[in-house]
Amino acid sequence: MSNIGNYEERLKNFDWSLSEKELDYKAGNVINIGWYCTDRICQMGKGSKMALLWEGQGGVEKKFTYNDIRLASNTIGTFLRNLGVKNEDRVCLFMDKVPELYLGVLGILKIGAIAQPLFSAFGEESLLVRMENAESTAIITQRKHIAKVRKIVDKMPFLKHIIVVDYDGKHPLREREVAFSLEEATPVENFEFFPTKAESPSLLHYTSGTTGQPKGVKHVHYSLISQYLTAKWILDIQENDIYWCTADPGWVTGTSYGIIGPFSLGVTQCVLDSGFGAEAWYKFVEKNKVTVWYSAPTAIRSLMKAGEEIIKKFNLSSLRHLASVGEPLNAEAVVWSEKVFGKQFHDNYWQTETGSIMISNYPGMKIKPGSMGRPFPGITGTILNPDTFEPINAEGKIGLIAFKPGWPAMMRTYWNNEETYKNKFKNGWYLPGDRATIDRDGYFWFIGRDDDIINTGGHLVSPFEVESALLEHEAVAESAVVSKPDEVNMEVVKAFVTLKPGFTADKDMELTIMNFIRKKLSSLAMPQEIEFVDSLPKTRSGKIMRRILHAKEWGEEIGDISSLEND
Ligand code: 6R9
Repeated sequence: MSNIGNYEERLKNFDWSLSEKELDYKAGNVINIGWYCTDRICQMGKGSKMALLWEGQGGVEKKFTYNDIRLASNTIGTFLRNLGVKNEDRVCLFMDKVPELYLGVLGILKIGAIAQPLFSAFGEESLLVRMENAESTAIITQRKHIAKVRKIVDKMPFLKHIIVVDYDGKHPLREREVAFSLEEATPVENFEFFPTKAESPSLLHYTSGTTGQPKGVKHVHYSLISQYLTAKWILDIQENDIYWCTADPGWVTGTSYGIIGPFSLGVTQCVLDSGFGAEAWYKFVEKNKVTVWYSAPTAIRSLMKAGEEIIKKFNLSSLRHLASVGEPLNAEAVVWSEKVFGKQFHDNYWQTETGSIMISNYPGMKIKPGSMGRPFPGITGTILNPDTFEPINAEGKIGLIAFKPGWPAMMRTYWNNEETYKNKFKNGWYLPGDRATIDRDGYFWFIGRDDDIINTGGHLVSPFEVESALLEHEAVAESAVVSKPDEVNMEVVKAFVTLKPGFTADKDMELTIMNFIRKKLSSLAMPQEIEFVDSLPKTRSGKIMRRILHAKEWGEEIGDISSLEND
């Protein structure tokens, strides 16, 4: 029997107080995610239950019980407090998927500070703009990433502490740098967590903007109410499950459903801190007897590409429930997974700003391959006419996805950017910036984004950020960045560039520019191709028309070009 039981029944009289009750939370009381994910589980008598099974490069393993993660988060929290880190200070985490990342987030939350996880593949400039915006007090990092921090440290007067979790004592630490070893620190038993309330800030996740700099999505401790119940009903996490979320906590899936959801449910979860490899992944499932698996379409397509033969080498019979998020999950992938695993991947839809899953295929519900499913109980979702912002009540018509604001995990603002936040609402609806259709049974079908953001392998890339990096190169006069089709990543980044006089457009130039921007961008945002052109299509007011370049790449109709400059 699944946790959700019957979806239709759950829709009737749904109230978020149901989740509050299960968590013994009453309005106005203290609510601290760090405490809920550790101390509370121990108080429920599960202190000796496994919380985290971690595997790093070369098969190194570390195991933590719920009591261990309670103590570790106390210890990290105390260390930060002793440095002078206070509630609401932003503490950046810039690490691979090491245990300190997971336990660090919990420790930061326990002292009421704001956890700001940033993907460890970011280049120094990506790191700098996000830390400048947040004015982060401290950064927790590893030796392998410290060079990037050192390059920008002089530009960050607000940054007081650089904490290194794996310092080997070999190279001297510099000003503001301090070593912390979880293994060597004395575990802190007596700890008073900060009494955060529902609206106290918890996490700051950066997501790409269309025109400006990345936006810091501010979440609050009350988000737990959504994350707990969606993890329970959608991912169907049950007492004896072994849960594996493949996402990195640098992105929202890795915190909402890689830390908060599963730990607040007291489940055993495993983490593999290495890149993708079909064989390594199947081996990990087999070894840990993973039962619930939450992954992403690009990974699933990569598994499809690796073929079925390799699957036969492993015993994957532990798998009970599969879910996917981040980008469109094509129907073939759902059909394939049923064929090879005997289970369908359940697609679901949400975003950094929504904090928790909004639309989903539920356990036990009929899946229509290619559809994202239906809104979570308690979520009012629809599609709007893009001109009037009124709901379109017609089957199959394309419109803007929209939600009635007010669910617990909804972002509270964009950090230092209230204006952009306000622009996300129209006519009393929150607009995530995506287009979809709804069929007669209320299932949502994803059409595409309503802006220029590129979703490559589930990672959102702002064309603006890539264009800005390109423009910093001395040879580049203008640039326009769009997506082009790709078999595995669905779309990849492509740059069009015009050169300044005196520079030659050739392979060498492409390589030079690529190497130049590689230092500035994350590997995920790197263009797969630079095409040199003599001019870029522009509107009469001088704006580059990415839409035209995009249409050409995808072999689509170009549409209305009446505002084109040189038509
Ligand atoms: C959780 C996460 C959000 C954007 C979102 C949309 C795309 C997410 C999807 C999907 C098609 C799905 N997206 N889930 N597109 N089908 N099931 O991914 O957050 O990184 O903020 O991305 O990703 O465009 O608006 P985030």
